[in-house]
Amino acid sequence: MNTASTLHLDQLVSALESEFARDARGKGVAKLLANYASAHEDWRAFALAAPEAYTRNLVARAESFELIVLCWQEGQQSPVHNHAGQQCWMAILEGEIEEIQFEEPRAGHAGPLKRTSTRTCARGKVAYIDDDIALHVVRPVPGTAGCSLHLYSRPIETCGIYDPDTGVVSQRTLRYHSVRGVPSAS
Ligand code: CSS
Ligand code: FE2
Repeated sequence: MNTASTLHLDQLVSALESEFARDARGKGVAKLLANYASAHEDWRAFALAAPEAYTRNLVARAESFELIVLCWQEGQQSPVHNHAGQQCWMAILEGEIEEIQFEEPRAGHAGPLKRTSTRTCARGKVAYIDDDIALHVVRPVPGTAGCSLHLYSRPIETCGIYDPDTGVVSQRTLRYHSVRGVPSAS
């Protein structure tokens, strides 16, 4: 158990609880994330990385949202995925994170996914996505590592992952690598 202070991160969680209680989900939420990500480092208490794959480290979970620190080592990336009908904000904590967007394939359409855009975000930037916008891949800029803070509303337990060559979708259960700094049983 990491005993480092997480005061600023806990203040962010309280502010998010207030925002979601008002159902004010938009610019206010993005601003809270941007302010936190550009100014604070106490997320490091929860940033447990692993050599096998990117990690999802839970900071806080409520009925209306979950807040997770994701650690991306060099060469790690997400599959092409959707967000199960939920909203996703991604604030960059460290490094430069690349997002590659793809079009959702039409029902019955087989073939390679269409790539629509790529953007790179640095510390303090907040990206937003939901299923009406696109599918995406997230990864650190090739040759680098990074960390990002993800806010989902509501929490996402399973999401669709897509084969980029065929567009075939399957369901993936999402798990936490750690919860409040405590590694999950594997
Ligand atoms: N949705 C992915 C990360 S990219 S937004 C996940 O939660 O694992
Ligand atoms: Fe995502």
